[in-house]
Amino acid sequence: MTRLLIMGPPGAGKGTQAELVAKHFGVPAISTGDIFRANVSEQTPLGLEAKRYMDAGDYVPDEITNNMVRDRLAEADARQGFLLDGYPRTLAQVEFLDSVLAAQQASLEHVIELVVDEDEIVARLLKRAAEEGRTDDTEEVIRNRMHVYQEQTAPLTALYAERGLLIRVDGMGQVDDVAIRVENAIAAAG
Ligand code: B4P
Repeated sequence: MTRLLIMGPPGAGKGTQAELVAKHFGVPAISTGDIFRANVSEQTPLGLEAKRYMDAGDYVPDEITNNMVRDRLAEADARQGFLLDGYPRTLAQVEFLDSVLAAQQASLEHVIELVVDEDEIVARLLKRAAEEGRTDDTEEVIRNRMHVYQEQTAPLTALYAERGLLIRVDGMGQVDDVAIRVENAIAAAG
């Protein structure tokens, strides 16, 4: 059963690659960012709460995020495997995911880390800002998102490396080329 995580700084291509790689393995791509954005646009109580944090480039509190992921992972399609995009992002989320999977007697297979230069990240996010106008893609908020990532999320890759799960993949270049790199790296890791 395929249970994967995809990690990387904002703008590394997580959401982009998650869709392609999840399709390749026939599992649902579950993006916490997308679920939050859907709730924001539907103006649900969860969305109204999450928006305050997202607009500033801060993480939504763990308790809210964890409960949302637990509910999504309990759905039938995710029981057959999944690719989680943008979760976990904090140590508390790692521990929570461990407990959810342990309760299902399930375990992660691989953790993909997309590696992209900082200049390229900023260029991609500013391009998206111009094209899509996402409220968290202003230069000031992008800078805060990158800072929060370095502080809270980057250290988690070492933890997954210690567990023997981490696969680092070059995220530079064309989208399709990166997807092939990810799929080949997963195949090589067995
Ligand atoms: P996310 O939605 O995860 O936002 P992101 O880090 O920017 O990644 P995204 O998937 O959108 O962008 P990608 O790198 O694919 O999170 C948004 C916010 O939600 C967070 O700041 C936080 O507030 C909240 N949140 C989400 N998860 C949370 C959690 N677990 N805990 C707490 N809070 C949470 O792509 C970026 C751009 O690059 C795109 O425009 C894409 O088209 C482009 N691109 C991708 N690949 C490219 C390539 N190879 N070449 C050129 N451009 C490329």
